[in-house]
Amino acid sequence: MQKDLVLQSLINEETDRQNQGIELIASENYPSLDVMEAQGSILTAKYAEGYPGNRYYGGCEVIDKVEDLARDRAKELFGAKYANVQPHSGSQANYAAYHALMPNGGKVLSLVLNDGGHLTHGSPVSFSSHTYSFSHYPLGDEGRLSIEEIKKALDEHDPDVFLAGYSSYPYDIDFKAMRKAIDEHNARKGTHTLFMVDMAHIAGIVAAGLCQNPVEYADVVTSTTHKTLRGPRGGLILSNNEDYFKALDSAVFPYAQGGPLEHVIAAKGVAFLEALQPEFKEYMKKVLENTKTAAEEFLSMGVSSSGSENHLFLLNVLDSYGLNGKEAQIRLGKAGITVNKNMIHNDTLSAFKTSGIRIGFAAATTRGCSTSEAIEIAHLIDRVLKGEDPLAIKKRCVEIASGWKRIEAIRHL
Ligand code: DSN
Repeated sequence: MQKDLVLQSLINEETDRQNQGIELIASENYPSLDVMEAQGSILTAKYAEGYPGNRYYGGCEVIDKVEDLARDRAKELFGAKYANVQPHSGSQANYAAYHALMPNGGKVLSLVLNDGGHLTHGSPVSFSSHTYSFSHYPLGDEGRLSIEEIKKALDEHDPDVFLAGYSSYPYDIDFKAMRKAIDEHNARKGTHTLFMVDMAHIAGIVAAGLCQNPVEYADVVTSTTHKTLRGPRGGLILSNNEDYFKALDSAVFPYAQGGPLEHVIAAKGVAFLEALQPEFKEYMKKVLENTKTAAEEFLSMGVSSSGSENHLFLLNVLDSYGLNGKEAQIRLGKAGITVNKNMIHNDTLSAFKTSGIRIGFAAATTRGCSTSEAIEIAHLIDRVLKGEDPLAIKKRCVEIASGWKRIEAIRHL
C-alpha cells in the first residue's frame, strides 16, 4: 500500500479496470506476482553499467549473478549461445541490433507497417527510417507471406539486413525457408545479406516450442519480454552467430543505453524460468486454441476475419460493420472489451483511423478464459459492432471477467 494516496487510488482504479475488463490487445499479458515482486525489488537501486564481470561501478558482485541468471535462462529457453537482457524495450533492442549489423545508411528489407510490420521496421516516423534505408517486401495472395515475393525483393534490393517478425501478422512464419532464400541470394549475388528476426509478438509461442524457432535460422533475434512471453515490460537480444556477439554487447551498452535496469532484468529471469515449465506450453496451446476458435467464429458469422495460426487475428470492421477501426475500438471499450485499431492488408484508411482491429487472447487466457468463453466473446463483439448498446453488453463482459483469476493473484511457480 502506497503512502502516496493519490497514486494508490490510481493503481486501485487501474487494477479494477483490468480485473473487470476483457483484455484482447494482442501485445498485452499479465505478469505473475513473482515477476512483479522481482521488478519491485531493491535491485532498482544499483548502478551496473557494463556487463557481468566487467562493470564501471563497484558493488556489482550480486548484480552480476542476477544478470547471469537471466542470460543463462534466456539461452536455455531459446537455444541461443548469446543473450543480452539489458535492452529497455523492443525498440531499443532493434536500435542496438541494427547498429551491430550494419553502418548508418545500411539497407534493410522489411515488411511495411500496413501489412504487420513495426514502427522500428522503417516507418517514416521512427528513428529507423532516418538512420537506415528501408525497402519493403510485399505480401502474397490473401495477405500471406510469400517466399517467391521475398526472393524477388532480395534480388531487387540486395539489403544488408533482411528483417522478419511482425506486430500484426496472424499466420505461421517459415523462418527456415527465409534462411534458405537468403543463403541462395547471397550465393547467387556474392553478397552478405544478414537475417534478423523481431519475434516480440511470438516469443512465448517460440518458447513453448509451438512454432519454428527463429534463433535456429537468424543471425540476430530481438524480442520483447512482456507479450506472449508474459514477463516484465522490456527487451531481449539473442544470437547464435559468434561474429556479432561483441558488436551486440557494445551496441546495447554504451551505444544505445546507460545503466541497465537490474530489477527488470531480475524479473525477466523469473519469466524465463516460468516459461521453461511444462505448464507454460499448456498455457500457450490454450492461447492458440482460443484465438483460432474466436477468429473462426467470426468467419462463421460472415465477418471478414483473417483467421489465425498464432495468438492474434484481424477483423476488417469497415467491410463487416461500416465502422473504422478507431470507432470500433471506442465502441468496444464502452462494453469493457479492450482492443486496438489496426491497419490491414491493402488498407485505404490512415493509421489514425484504420479499417481493422487486432484481437489477441494471450492476456485473457492467462486469467483463465475458456474456449467457450472465447466464442461467447466473439459474439459479444459482433453485437456491439452491429450497434447494440455497449453498456448493456458490458454487464455480461464484467460477469465473464469477474469469473477469471484476479490479476494481482497470478502465480506460475
Ligand atoms: N506496440 C506493440 C504492439 O502492440 O504490437 C509493438 O511494439
